[in-house]
Amino acid sequence: MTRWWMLMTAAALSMGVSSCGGPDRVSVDDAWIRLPAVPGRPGAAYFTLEGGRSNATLINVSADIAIRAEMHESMTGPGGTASMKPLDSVTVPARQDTVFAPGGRHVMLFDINPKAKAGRIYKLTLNFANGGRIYADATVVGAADPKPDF
Ligand SMILES: [Cu+2]
Repeated sequence: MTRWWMLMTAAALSMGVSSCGGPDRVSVDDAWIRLPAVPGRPGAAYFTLEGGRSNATLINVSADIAIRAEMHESMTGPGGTASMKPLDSVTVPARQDTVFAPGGRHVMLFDINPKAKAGRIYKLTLNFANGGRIYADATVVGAADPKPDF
């Protein structure tokens, strides 16, 4: 039953992803959010941007599940220590995928709605330097859950 419901969620998500134009514009696929293991800690949002006809610059992401969202990049230092730094902007090259995924670029979500639960869908808003804006429906998973099946 749960499995069936998740599949339906994934199907609804892939239909619900919206872009603000035709295939010449950037579009967003496979958006999802992982809740923190400890309530009150930050969560993260991930997605794939499909480049449009020309390069684009993502300058800001907001999420209605969280009060504050920041673009970050995770990296592993020489000693194997993990760290991350904020990104002011992310270039989305034309006709290429730009991926936000665990271990790499992500959107850090601060002050997450305490009522948020796995299986729900929340909106992400992506703002671009040219004034373009894209909305994406992101599926929420629990802290220990894998990426949803898209
Ligand atoms: Cu981060």
